[in-house]
Amino acid sequence: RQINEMKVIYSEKHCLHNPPKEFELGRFVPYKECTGRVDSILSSLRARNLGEIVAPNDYGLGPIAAVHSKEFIAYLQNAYEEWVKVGGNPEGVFPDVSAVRDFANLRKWKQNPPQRNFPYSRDGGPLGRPGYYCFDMTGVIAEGTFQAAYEAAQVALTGAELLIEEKAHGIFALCRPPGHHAQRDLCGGYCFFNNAAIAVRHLIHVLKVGRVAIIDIDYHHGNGTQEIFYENSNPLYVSLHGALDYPFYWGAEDEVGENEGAGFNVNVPLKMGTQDKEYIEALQTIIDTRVKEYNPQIVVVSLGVDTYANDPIGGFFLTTPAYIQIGRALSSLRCPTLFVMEGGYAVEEIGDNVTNVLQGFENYI
Ligand code: OKS
Ligand code: ZN
Repeated sequence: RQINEMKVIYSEKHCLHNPPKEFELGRFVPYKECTGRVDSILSSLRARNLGEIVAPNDYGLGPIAAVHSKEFIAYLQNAYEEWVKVGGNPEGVFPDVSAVRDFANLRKWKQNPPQRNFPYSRDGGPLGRPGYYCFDMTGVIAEGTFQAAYEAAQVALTGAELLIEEKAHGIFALCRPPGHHAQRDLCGGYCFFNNAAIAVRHLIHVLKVGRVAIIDIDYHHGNGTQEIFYENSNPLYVSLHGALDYPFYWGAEDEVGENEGAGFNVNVPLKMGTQDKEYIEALQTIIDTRVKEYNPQIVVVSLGVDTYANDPIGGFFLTTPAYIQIGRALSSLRCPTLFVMEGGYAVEEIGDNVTNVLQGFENYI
């Protein structure tokens, strides 16, 4: 084919989010979720003529506020300015404290927050908020972070709209920053707004899609997406991820959903060192069983390629050709699919790995 039909939604505003550093193993190191990741992806997409690259529409804050709390959105909007005002490092917001939320019991905690000791505000005020709304040291809020995160959500929303409007079989939302770790009122893991969850909620509640399945193939468990939909039977959330790795407190097999959502959260932890064959078999198996049984009308793929062998943080050993097979496995559902970009930090190879998934999908659909 000269040019494939898969549209790519992209905005250069991702560049507004560019913190110089993150804190890892007690040291400041260069920020791995960097702008160069997107350059690598764009250059592979262009080299292979995957499809037209289009700018996002603006759906406003409404669809974001349908997933995230208004206090959290206000925090992300004001955090940087507030931080600099209290004397914080202008390179970005890093919490001095961590609000001790018991993640294992977080769902109950949220429904019934303990009486707290702060007489002035529930989140601890300007110096307490960073620890209250962020769970790690990679969710660094720098000067343009809010605008970039807002735009990434619009990229995902535009992908959802076009998928339905144009009856497309596949759309790629090139989101940056990524989203799957972001919960209703918690950022972290390079994520601020949960782009995939925002698109999925829009698909279900605005575009009236009956059943959506999310397949999260990023190396890390998508704790944000899991938590947002934990009590819902629509969408189905399925995640394949490195067992006992980051984000540590989520991703076990016994997290199956609650109430109406019981049975609609499916975690498939795979051992560190997993290679092509075992990975593709595990993916095809879960597609052929849980996803096919659910019979989705739309599939949303949280597309991370940090499962790659040379990824600096992932613990699997997938090769570049394996991503074509992953795309092929996803195409076997014969279902319109929105791909939403998540992680992947081997900057050189991330472009080819992502494009392989999309091309594998396109070639077999
Ligand atoms: C600790 C490692 C931080 C990992 C963040 C994971 C981001 C990601 N320094 N999520 O899918 O790729
Ligand atoms: Zn990841």
